[in-house]
Amino acid sequence: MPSWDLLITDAKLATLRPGAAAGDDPWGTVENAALAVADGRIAWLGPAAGLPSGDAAERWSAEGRWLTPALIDCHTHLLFGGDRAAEFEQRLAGASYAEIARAGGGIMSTVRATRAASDEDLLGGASRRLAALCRDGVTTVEIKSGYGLDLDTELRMLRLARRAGGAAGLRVRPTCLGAHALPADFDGDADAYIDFVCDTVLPAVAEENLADAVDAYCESIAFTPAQVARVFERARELGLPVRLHADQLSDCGGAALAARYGALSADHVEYSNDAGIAALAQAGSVAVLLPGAFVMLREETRPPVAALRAAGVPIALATDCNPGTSPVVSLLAMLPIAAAQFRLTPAECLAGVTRNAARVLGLADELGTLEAGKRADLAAWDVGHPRELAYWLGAQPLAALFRGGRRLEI
Ligand code: DI6
Ligand code: FE
Repeated sequence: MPSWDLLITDAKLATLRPGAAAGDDPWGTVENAALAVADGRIAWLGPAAGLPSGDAAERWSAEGRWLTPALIDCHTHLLFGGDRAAEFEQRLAGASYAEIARAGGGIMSTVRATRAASDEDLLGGASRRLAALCRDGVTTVEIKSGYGLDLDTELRMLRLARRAGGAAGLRVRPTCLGAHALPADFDGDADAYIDFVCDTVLPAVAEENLADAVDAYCESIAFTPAQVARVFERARELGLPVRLHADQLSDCGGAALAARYGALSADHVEYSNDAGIAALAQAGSVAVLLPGAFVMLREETRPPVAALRAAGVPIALATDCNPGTSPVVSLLAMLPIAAAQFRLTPAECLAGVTRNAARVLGLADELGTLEAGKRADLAAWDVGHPRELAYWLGAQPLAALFRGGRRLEI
């Protein structure tokens, strides 16, 4: 007879299992369901009528609620010093993001604030933002470096990202974004800075095992495709998977570049062209859409959702939480915005913060769907149907949250 740590009864499941996407029911619905957890993983799930008899150390009735995989925020920069609310005001008054960046503001102003901040300040801010995400049903968060841009601060950010996750009880996946902006210390010599990232930062990150992936910002105001390619070559030598901030403000060929290096994801992709989209499909890369940055920058060019869908590129959604372009600390809020602005279906929205987000973080075997063998990271919701998660804005519908079968305080 099986022995379980937790048995959840009287639930409705939206499993989001992969086959469901192609079938008539994109949610992977199981009504009148039970779900058993052993050793932090889903040991059994299905219609309660088929539940084998077993011992459960603990039982929890979902009282008819919907259970989904816990949410995953697969693109954030949520560890940083200061804020840029005054820059937002300047942009509203007519200054452009690029103008502010060229005048020494933008990413560089956050770099200065981050270098100057104490560990306690950085952890305090990150912890508040992680707690807000947790109240949205998030148990896994990616956090990028990229506001250090010197060796010490880049490494410090990555170490603190893991610590902030530990303190919040969340799983954090740190990403090294050394190639985020050109710091003033390099006197306009972007190639010399890329040498420094490749020869000094990435090897140190790999040596201390501080990051699970390497990201870069490919844009006219950041780095060229040739510079990014050098970073990706080095990442490949060090055995680190890559991702790319691609084609956010212009078509830089970012999607094709990401695909050429088998990137886990190409992120933003507003301006990606058809060849780039076909290359992403071929490479199996995920397109991560970031509605927060789109809205807060008052962008008008939408990501090519219909083309991504037609090509079979999986789509994820994330907050892009950062002080410059996306001061967003709610992952749930991204769902109705992506539905209304990008015309994602509600089921695509939920898959975008569960199944496809897990894939972006290289965790598809562990997280992102409700399936036997996966980690028991579960969210229970006070909604009549999970489509409501892509409908209400600011409703706080989370009823309970489990990480590895353990209930988290929310
Ligand atoms: N992600 C980024 O890294 C940049 N834009 C984006 O969507 C800039 C972040 C920043 O301005 O601090
Ligand atoms: Fe970003």
